[in-house]
Amino acid sequence: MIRRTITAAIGGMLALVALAPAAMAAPSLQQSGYDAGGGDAEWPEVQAFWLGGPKVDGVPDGTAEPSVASAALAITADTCDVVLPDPTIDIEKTADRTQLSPGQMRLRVQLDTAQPAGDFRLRDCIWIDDGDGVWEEPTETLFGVDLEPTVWVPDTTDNVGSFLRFRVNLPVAANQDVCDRAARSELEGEPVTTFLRSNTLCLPGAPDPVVSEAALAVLLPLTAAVLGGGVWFLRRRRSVAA
Ligand SMILES: [Ca+2]
Ligand SMILES: [Ca+2]
Ligand SMILES: [Ca+2]
Repeated sequence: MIRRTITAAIGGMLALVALAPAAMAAPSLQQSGYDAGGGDAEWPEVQAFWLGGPKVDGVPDGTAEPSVASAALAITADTCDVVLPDPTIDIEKTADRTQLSPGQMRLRVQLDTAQPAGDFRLRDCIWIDDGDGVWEEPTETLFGVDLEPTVWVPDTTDNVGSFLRFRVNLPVAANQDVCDRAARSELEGEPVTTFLRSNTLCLPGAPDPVVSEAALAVLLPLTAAVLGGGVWFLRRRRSVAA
């Protein structure tokens, strides 16, 4: 109930902007398409909450009592329980990630389904992953989004089903891997609709910068020395054995 009330305003904004892409060209997750398509307006920002694992600064606690007068406390305890396990059901998730600053990453997410357009509840769970594509408590930070209504618009690019787009900013460093999985379901109090669950989409972080040439110039003679030492050691062993 609380979730429904406080997310109505956010959902209203989503409804307005989410209607726009329906008539546009093929969705693109490239930066050029993003700019050409109107930038942020095509990807309404949603608020994510900390749900589990190591806490990070800059994200509200989604497990706090939702009595605080915060428009964002939309998370419920079961937000990720039904999203993270079990098979995919008719949502294809695509996304791209951009490092906005050393500590801020933006994800732009598109969810495509063969199911019809309409207003639905969206749950999205994002975690900082160790590379295996599975959220592991308590070592991996988990963020959640839980919103309704979100407006899924008809997909005029292939005339099959509907899609939803949004973006979310999270305190994730460039070298950290993130994984993301979403679900769509009926609005609270509405008749039950087909429950949909996306694939798990993992976006690896960029490896740390390679060693500079200047550093290599220092390291190479050292490497040669180590190798040379090894050869000397082997020769010595052989001559001892002989
Ligand atoms: Ca692991
Ligand atoms: Ca993991
Ligand atoms: Ca489609």
